[in-house]
Amino acid sequence: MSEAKVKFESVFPRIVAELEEVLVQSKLSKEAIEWYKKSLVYNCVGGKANRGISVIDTYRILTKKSELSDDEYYKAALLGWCIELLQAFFLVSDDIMDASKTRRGQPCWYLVPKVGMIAINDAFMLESAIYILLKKHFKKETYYVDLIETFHEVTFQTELGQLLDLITAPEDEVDLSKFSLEKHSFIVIYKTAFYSFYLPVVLAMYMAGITNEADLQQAKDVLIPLGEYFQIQDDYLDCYGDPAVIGKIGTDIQDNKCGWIINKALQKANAEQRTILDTNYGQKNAECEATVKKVFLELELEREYQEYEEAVVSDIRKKISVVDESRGFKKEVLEVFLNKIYKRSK
Ligand code: GPP
Ligand code: MG
Ligand code: MG
Ligand code: MG
Repeated sequence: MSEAKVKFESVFPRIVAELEEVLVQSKLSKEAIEWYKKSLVYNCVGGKANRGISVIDTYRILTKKSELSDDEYYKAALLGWCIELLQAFFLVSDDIMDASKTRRGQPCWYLVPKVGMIAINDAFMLESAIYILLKKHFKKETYYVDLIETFHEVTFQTELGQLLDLITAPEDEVDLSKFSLEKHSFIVIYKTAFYSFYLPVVLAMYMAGITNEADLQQAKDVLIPLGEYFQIQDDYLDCYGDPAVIGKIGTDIQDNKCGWIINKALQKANAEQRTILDTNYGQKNAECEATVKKVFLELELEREYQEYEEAVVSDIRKKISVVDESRGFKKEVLEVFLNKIYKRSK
């Protein structure tokens, strides 16, 4: 594990203790307190924590401080953990909606014995923790309302993306003619790019006091395409990734998802392959899934993906190269992000 991740994870027990204290003050039973703590640990720890750590990395770059004081580190890490809580809220819910089996190498929370649909309330409580922590640590800051508004806006954008993702993938009515790369792009920007890429940077920008509209826009102009690329990687790994490495078993083919791979396949398929895709995609059945994967193989979609990756990365590098650093925003913030995800396998 990287040193940055060890340090980031080392503050989590303090966050859990702060949230526990709120329940103690409200006189909740020991059983309820233990339940909440278990949900926090199970659902927030064990991932890559890239989003959370990025707040700290970005803050360091923007303030040009290689060493942060303990207080400053804790505040930046707290914002990072707020994104991890938001992500936990999304993932617990998303796994129910996608009927997924595993997450981060363990059963999805709703599949843990005795949890079941209590997971829905647990998801809400993971989200609520964000605002408890923000109030406790940032209420006196001039940018407190900006933080809250940003979390609310980004949450809504992600929910819109999730809505599009779900209604484009009805369970009982597979119609591949409804899919397109344009629709896909819209879905993934909303369901992933805002919260995973724009949010960590904008939080660090508020904390560092670099909040000129033009700079927020510059950040967005690169981070949204970067987030789109990240979700296309996620779509690719859903089909071609190693479950032991990505920590989850792909569900997109059986779930009838409007993912990048199927959209590319639809562009390239001949009439015969198209018929096979029409009858086998979106069926809750492992044989149909295997048949779809066979067509994907024939269409050489792995090569297609590698070509996409080279093209999009070169485009993003160009966008970074023209960033104006005169008001304090830094290209390095964006370069670090790109390097973290370039050619990722998990
Ligand atoms: C990723 O989709 C998107 C999310 C996790 C956002 C969910 C948003 C909600 C409002 C619940 P995905 O289903 O491809 O992710 P994964 O492959 O990790 O299941
Ligand atoms: Mg999903
Ligand atoms: Mg999912
Ligand atoms: Mg996915």
